Amino acid sequence: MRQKVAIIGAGNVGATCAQRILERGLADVALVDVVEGLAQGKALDLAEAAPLEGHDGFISGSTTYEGIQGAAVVVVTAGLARKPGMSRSDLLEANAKILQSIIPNVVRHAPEAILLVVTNPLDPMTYLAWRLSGFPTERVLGMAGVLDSARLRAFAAQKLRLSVKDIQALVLGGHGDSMVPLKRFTTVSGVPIAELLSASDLEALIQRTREGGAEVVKLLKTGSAFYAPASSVADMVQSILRDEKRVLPASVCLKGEYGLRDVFCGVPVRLGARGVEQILEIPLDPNEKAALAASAKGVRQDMDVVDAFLKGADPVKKGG
Ligand code: A3D
Repeated sequence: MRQKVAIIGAGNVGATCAQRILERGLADVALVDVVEGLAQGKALDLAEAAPLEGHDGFISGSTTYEGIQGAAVVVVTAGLARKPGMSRSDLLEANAKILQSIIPNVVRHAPEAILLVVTNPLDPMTYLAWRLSGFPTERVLGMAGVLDSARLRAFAAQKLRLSVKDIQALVLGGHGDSMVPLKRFTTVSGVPIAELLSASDLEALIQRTREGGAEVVKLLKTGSAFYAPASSVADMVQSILRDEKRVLPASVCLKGEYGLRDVFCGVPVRLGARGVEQILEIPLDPNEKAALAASAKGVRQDMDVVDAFLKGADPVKKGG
């Protein structure tokens, strides 16, 4: 039987995710957006591209949730995108309200689904989705590390004039300025990248990765990145639907791993049909461990704002 992926939010990221998923032949897609006609229009356009792209995927578009029934994965991309000068945390309150209107509908119509959150600020929104859904932690995760790692791989390939295919990278931590790109685990066909680049060149790549999202926002002026984010989602969805058990970084609930507890943070996980099947605890050196702890501390503060929001308080004033 064909599998189904629901995508909530038919904006730049959501519609491009739909396109990637259909054109990779991964699943049928149900697109939902609050704006009348938007999901329907994009679904129609994508369906009309199917004969040319050579896939038989079915795509629906709606403002309501009935069509998501039976979805194996629900990707949440609904929400405001960052505007120039706006931090991810500025988005928190507005997008928390949006998730509050979405997640109960997802639970009602796709109670067995794996929830993949893309809406920013990523780690606190993944936590909020977990709280609102009541799903087990194995079925709630956020996309960020795959994108951040892809950016580092792309920049490294450009710098070294080598194929992106041969470059591996691992970026952990919260999705934000405190993300933790791991130099030791960035390799070119198994060779540590530090053997091939000077320390200053490597540092410049890491810094560019940290600011990767902002660099695109600054150029686009309206809206934020969506091609690479959608490809990142497609890789994660593929690993789940095809039970590939790939090791990919994702924002998940830590329960003591890396010395962190009850915080959603980016770490490498084994991603398969059951969702987050294992959290891989790789040995970090003291500097890397400290950077991950600092990043998680920032996420924890945003999670406190989410907690205040859930209590019905004014999250921004209470959270600072
Ligand atoms: P955009 O193109 O504005 O699309 C967002 C869509 O969400 C719009 O079509 C809205 O109509 C829709 N929407 C708003 N409220 C609701 C609702 N209640 N129910 C259903 N749909 C709704 O933005 P985008 O696609 O560029 O970005 C979407 C989100 O993803 C933003 O929060 C971005 O910051 C985030 N994002 C995260 C990453 C990460 O790496 C984590 C990367 C790129 C974008």
